Amino acid sequence: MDILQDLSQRGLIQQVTDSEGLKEHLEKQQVTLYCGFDPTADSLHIGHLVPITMLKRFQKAGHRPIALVGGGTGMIGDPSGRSSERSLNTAEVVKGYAESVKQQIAKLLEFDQGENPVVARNNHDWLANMTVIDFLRDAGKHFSINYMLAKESVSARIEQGISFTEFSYMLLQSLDFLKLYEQENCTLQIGGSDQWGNITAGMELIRRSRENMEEEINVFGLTVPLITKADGTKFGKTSGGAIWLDPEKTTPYEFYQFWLNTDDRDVIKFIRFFTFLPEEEIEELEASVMNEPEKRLAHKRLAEEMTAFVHSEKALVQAQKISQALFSGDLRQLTLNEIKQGFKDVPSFEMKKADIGLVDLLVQASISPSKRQAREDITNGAIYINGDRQQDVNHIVDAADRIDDEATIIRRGKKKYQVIHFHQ
Ligand code: 629
Repeated sequence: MDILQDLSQRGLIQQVTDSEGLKEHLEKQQVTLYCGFDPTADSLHIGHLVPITMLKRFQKAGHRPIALVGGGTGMIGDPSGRSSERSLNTAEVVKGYAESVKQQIAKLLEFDQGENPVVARNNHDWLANMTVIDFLRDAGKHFSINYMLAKESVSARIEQGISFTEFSYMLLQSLDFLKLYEQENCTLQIGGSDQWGNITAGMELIRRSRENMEEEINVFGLTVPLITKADGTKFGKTSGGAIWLDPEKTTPYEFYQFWLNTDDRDVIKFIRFFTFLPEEEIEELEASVMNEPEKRLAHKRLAEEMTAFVHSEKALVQAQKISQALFSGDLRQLTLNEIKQGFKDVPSFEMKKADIGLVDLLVQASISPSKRQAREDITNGAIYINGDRQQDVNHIVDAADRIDDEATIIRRGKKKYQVIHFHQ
């Protein structure tokens, strides 16, 4: 099966500039293609995973992907898909973000390995030192204001207002496509559907600036759909904020749980979008969602594939272990690091490391409102230490109850957890 067929079966094609032409182009030769990522934060988030896996899909099909980090464009700010002006980051901040983003993509796409490696480029290399005169002559002259105003990214902002800076953004992205076309014979740019205007502007610049050269210009653009959810809420956001790819910002356990909690109506669609599983397997999982939904095989498979891909096999095993421990209530098998991941959103209380009576601890940490209530909670069997019920009102919480000598997990009732951190 050819790559375009695979993509369309997965629902990954929103728009293509010339789908017959592109099909032929991809069949004829190894094609160099690119997708850009602007360093607007110190980490990518799951919204970036579709284009990243797209690059990988093309690579697997024998083509040559370029991941472009927008060290230059990140200094300007893309108005596409945004209803208001961005605030500018300093050069130093953008540089730091660009470095982090590059590292993340490098890890996911295994830069420069294998036969047709994914290569990395940074548009700061050619945009930063371009003179304003060259910019206005070599890019600006090829675009009419009318054409630029007609772009969705600009027209959608006319009422609210748009700076000349953001208005000019499409010219910079167009210069990138031209640059990569000239230097690396890059003939295809991909991106999310919000990038359609920038991608087609780049194709226009390539055609216009090479008008007098007797060459046949074969360049293409392809976009993937924005991800929507059955319940209408925004994909990739939880009450805790965005789902980041950086394990320091979103732990592998949280990441695993995010995918595990996918709506039943979305799970098969997401498997097609995000994973590399073949169609036959996806159809089996689809049947399983229909016939034995309680097994949650598709959800588990999605969570496994994504956690292993973004983090590692090891991080996946750990996420599963934490999930299992929290589910069964048996917390003793967890390490301190695992507790930190699993209980990140659980209220915590700090106290000095010393043996302490359970009644006092419950009151000091505000788990029980009074000593009398604390004793009652204990005798009633409502208090658990690290998952084990403790019914002795004279119990002393000591080293044996401190995991890695640092933390104790107290549960009151069915679900109310509190982590006690002991410090020196
Ligand atoms: C220079 C910069 C280029 C080509 C592209 C770019 C970045 C582009 C952009 N992309 C989004 C981003 O950086 O802003 N102007 O966050 C983001 N992209 C991935 C997908 C996207 C898009 O990185 O294209 O649609 C999200 O799924 O919003 O020469």
